[in-house]
Amino acid sequence: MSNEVGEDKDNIYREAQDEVSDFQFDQRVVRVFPDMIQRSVPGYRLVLELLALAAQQFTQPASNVYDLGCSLGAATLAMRRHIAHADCRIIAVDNSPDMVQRAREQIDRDNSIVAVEVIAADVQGIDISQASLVVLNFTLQFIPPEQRLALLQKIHDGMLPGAVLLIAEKIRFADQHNQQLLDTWHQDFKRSQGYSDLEIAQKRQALENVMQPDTLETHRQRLQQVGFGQICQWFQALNFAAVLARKAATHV
Ligand code: GEK
Repeated sequence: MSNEVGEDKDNIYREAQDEVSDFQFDQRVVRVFPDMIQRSVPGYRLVLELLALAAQQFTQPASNVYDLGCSLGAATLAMRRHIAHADCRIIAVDNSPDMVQRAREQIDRDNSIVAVEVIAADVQGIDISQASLVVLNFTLQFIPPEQRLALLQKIHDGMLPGAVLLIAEKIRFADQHNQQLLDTWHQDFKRSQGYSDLEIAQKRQALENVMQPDTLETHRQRLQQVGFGQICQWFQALNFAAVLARKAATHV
């Protein structure tokens, strides 16, 4: 079955596997990615719609907008169509060559005016400069936890006064009852989207070492530590949430 942009339905974990290896953003995942993320992340489409509005509101003239961990460019495209300043530039970055190749194809088919550069690189190695908006849409969770602070510091330091960072993530909960409640609810969500118990269990195993969610409190503390002023949670659906962090408009 194909979805609207012609990709396949995600059946990567449908058959029992003798050994489930760590999840990778390879060609097999690229083919099914739009279907996979929509059926796995409650509210994914809404988050994209809200990112588009954020792009409309927060981008500054002649500035850079970063989409870090861009996958196939869904957030880039959503933002590109809503940025009011033709002299802005979107820099979309992903370290999966297969993702980047497909992202470039998708973006080439879009004729919006704002320039987009798609870079195949680790987000930890790129320069951030003149940024009015930076998006980490379900990406920070894949960065080793001990390296997240340094990445956020680099982002903060490359942002213009008043610029905004938007982070959407799977989150975990310090309270074990809440953790269990929302984890179970999320599994129900995946079942309701057509995934079998076997698919859910094997995907979970594949992600175990690769994706490590933080609590919202950890996110908040880290964002404060690197210097962000305003921090505001703007979305939550089960165990997925998003926060905005704004750099102070002026320095004292
Ligand atoms: C969307 N934002 O559709 N450097 C660069 N890219 C990375 C790194 C890294 N260190 N680690 C992981 N990635 C997208 C969805 S998916 C989320 C983002 C998910 C990339 C990885 O290759 C993948 O494409 C993306 O981050 C995460 O709005 O699959 O749950």
